[in-house]
Amino acid sequence: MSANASTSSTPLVGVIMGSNSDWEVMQHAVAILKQFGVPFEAQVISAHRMPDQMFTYAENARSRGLRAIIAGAGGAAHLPGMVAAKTIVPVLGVPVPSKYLRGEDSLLSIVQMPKGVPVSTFAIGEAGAANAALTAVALLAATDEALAQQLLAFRATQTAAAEAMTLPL
Ligand code: RP5
Repeated sequence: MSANASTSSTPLVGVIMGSNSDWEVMQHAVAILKQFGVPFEAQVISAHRMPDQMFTYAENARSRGLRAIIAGAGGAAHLPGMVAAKTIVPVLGVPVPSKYLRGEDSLLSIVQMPKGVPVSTFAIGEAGAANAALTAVALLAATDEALAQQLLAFRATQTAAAEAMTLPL
């Protein structure tokens, strides 16, 4: 693990991103993991600037106990796909908005994986980061009933909020 890694107990979810400039988006994944009390780690791993570290991270992910990897990147966003190429731990890809193409480049780079090596790809930006984390929670909830109950309560809260919505008629 790098010196920049942020860890809470033994991590079950790894959150990685290509740059600290991705944090503004990726912090929304971390916020969800914290909300559900899921042990996680978060760090910068750049596909094109740290390729050796990227492969090492992916190769060791399963033996280290990671159950999901949330990978966010922008532009020519190779990180999720290349990590997925080196591990069978599920990779949840988050397209980070880019400066010139608003993240459409990130989205297409991540979502268009050739058949055989999947990356579960989420919406561009904040919603994608949060939903990737909620999916990681759902994966863990399959074998953790307490977490499943937390997730059901989270959904119920959203239902109640939608039911309470009024319109300015
Ligand atoms: C990607 O390039 C990163 O994921 C980031 O979205 C983008 C820009 O990186 P910086 O130039 O801000 O470090 O690798």
